[in-house]
Amino acid sequence: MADVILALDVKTREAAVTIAHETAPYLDAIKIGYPLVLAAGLGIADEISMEGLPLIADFKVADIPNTTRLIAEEVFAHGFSGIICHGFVGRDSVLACVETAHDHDGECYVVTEMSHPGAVDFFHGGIAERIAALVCETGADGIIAPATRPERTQILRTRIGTKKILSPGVGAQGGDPSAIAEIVDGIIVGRAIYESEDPARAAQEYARMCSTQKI
Ligand code: OMP
Repeated sequence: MADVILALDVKTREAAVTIAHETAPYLDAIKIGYPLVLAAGLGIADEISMEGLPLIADFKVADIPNTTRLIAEEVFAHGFSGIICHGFVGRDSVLACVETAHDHDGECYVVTEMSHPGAVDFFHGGIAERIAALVCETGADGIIAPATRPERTQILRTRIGTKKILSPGVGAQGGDPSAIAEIVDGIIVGRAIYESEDPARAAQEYARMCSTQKI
């Protein structure tokens, strides 16, 4: 059974609050990032966290360790329970994000390979596998790996053991939940829920699909 995580990439506070409230009963977590935070301010996180679900900050942090730490501290001051950072920045930056997350009883997820077609330009050829090894070395809590390439996510699963895999690319990007739910801990779904005519029903349907798959 995989969790369903809503990528709440809407551009107004009103839409965010409404969709979060309608879909919350069928979700396991909500992820917000640049689109919503740049449009509505970081305070939107405090509002969304009132739904009582884990809230993941998707800023795909990719900076030097000190700036990474400053960003992560700001994130965890606003009700987030997890943060996503990039892995290609290297050990010291990833470690800064992991340590800051853990100092705040939060979790850090590291992007190993992205879900869009262009991701193969740089993440293939051993890079994603090296990032997966870094995840184990640094004590990060899990990885982001593509639902659009289940065979790649399966390989990354063998590199990280029981650490969590959160998998975006389901729905709008073409990923099929039935092909990925068995090997990941959570699917990340954005447009297929928040652009649906009935976001609550769409979220409920993804929850149903994921509950029938066994990890
Ligand atoms: P939809 O394509 O609308 O379902 O949204 C996917 C969400 O997952 C967006 O918030 C993306 O920024 C995010 N995402 C990816 O799509 N691919 C990745 O490789 C990594 C992420 C992510 O880190 O969440």
